[in-house]
Amino acid sequence: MVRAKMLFSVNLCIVLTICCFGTRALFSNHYFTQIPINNIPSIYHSVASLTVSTKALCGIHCVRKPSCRYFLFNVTSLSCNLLGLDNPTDAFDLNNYVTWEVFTLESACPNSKQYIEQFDKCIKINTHIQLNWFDAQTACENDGGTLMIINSDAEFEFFQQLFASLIVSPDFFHLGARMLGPAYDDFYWVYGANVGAKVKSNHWAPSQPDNLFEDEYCIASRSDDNFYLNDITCAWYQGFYVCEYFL
Ligand SMILES: [Ca+2]
Repeated sequence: MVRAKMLFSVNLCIVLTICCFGTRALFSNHYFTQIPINNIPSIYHSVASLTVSTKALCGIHCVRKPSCRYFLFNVTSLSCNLLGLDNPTDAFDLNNYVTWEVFTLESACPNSKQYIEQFDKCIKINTHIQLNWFDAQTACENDGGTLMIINSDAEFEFFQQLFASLIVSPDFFHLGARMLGPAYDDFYWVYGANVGAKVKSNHWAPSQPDNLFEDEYCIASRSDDNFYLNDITCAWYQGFYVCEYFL
C-alpha cells in the first residue's frame, strides 16, 4: 500500500479520498487507513450507524465522535458504521460486515502526544524530570520535536491557562525561545536550526526580560509570573518543559 501523507481541508479531502483510495489519508488531523476486518479487536462495539454518500463522509463522522476508532462503509448500501468503546450493549459481529470496507482511525499526533485542536499542534508537557533549557531542547529533539513555540496571543493565553491548571511542583516550564540579539531583549522563538518570530512584548512578565543573573538567555513560563515569560539562565535553571511536534 502506498503510504503517502496528504494534508487537506475536510472538503477537499472528501473529493480526493474517493479518487485516492488505498492511500493513507489525513483529514481533520486524523489518519484513516483501510485494514482487514479481522484486525478489529473484539472489544469494540457499534456506536453509531448512519447512511452517507461516501466513505470519506463516514470517516468525518468518526472524527467528530470522540469515542470512534474504526469505521466501516458499505459501498452498495452507502451504510456507515462507527466502532468505539462507549456502547458495550450494542454488539458488533464481524460476520455481518465481511463485504464492507474497514478503516482504522488514528490521531495525527505521534504516540503519547496531545493534540491541541485550536492551534493544530501536537505537544507533550514533560513533568517527570527537571532539566536545564539546553537539555530540555535536546530531549525534545531526541523525541522528534522541539521546545514549544508560541505563535499568537490566543495561543499564549491558552497555554497560560493550561499551565495554571496543572498541579505540579515546581510550576514552571521551559519554552522554545532564546536571546539572539543584537539587543539584550531580542528574544526569538527557535525550532531546530530555524529562527521564527520575535517574542512579543506583551508576553513578558512585568520588568522582564531583566537578565538578572547576567546570562539569562533562555525563557520559562512560571507561576510566579502568572505564566507570563521570564528570561532565565539556560545552563542551570532546572524546570519542566513542553515539546512540540510538527504534523
Ligand atoms: Ca529574568
